[in-house]
Amino acid sequence: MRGLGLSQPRPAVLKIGGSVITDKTKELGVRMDAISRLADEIRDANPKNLIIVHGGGSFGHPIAQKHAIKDGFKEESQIIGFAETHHVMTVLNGLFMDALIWRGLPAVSITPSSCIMTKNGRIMCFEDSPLKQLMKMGFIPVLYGDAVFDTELGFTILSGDQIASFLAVRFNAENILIGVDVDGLYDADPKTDDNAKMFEHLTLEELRKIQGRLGGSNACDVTGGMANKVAELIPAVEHGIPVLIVNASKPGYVYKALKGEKVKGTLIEKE
Ligand code: IP8
Repeated sequence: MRGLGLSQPRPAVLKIGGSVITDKTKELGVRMDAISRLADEIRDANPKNLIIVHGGGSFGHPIAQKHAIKDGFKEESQIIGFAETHHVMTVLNGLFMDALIWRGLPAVSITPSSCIMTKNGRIMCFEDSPLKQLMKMGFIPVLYGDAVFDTELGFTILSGDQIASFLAVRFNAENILIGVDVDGLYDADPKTDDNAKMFEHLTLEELRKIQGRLGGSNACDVTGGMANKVAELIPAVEHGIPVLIVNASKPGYVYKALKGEKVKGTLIEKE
């Protein structure tokens, strides 16, 4: 192992929202075109040290909601629901992994439910030795929002956003790129309000002021939409890690963001 990882750049964390890679109007509706295009963009950008996290979209959320997995274990009938939720996330992850690996990207999947325990929904312990080794050796770790075990609740749902923010802080990331299906953070829901105004830049203080006005999710989303996304990202911003929210449904945006090129979106910085 000598010689590996001596000049590792700080990693970038890329979170791809479930609404980008799945069709939230159909249970288990996958957007293979978006997955393939994003894999092309990641390959072409050729980032040096990248951690990828993806969300659940129409795979994890409807099943998690049906069995109330986020609220924790209350009755025996939820056990199969936990297994199903975790399983469909591995299926979505497999599709994403296929697209990355067959393009020659050395992506390796890390299963959150096997290495993370939460306490009341918050990450309490994360066995990160394999992840560290992977990064040192130049692999691209890929994680995802998952059904996980919880010391108080028995089990719960851990969002990809919490994972992305946690990893960014733990590995002192250069930045976090959040790929969603809108152009950035708005003062109202841009999908239903034509007058919604997008923020191009926000400081932590400004973000805290508008936090209460950010909407939840209108599609089935057990982890709480944009407001929750922002709340999860705050610890990373507090840590001095800039967060860029871009439209990953639009071709080229993720590529440009990974290359550090100017791209439309919302940049959130500590000051
Ligand atoms: O889509 C939640 O992850 P998210 C994943 O990042 C599940 O909130 C299993 C619902």
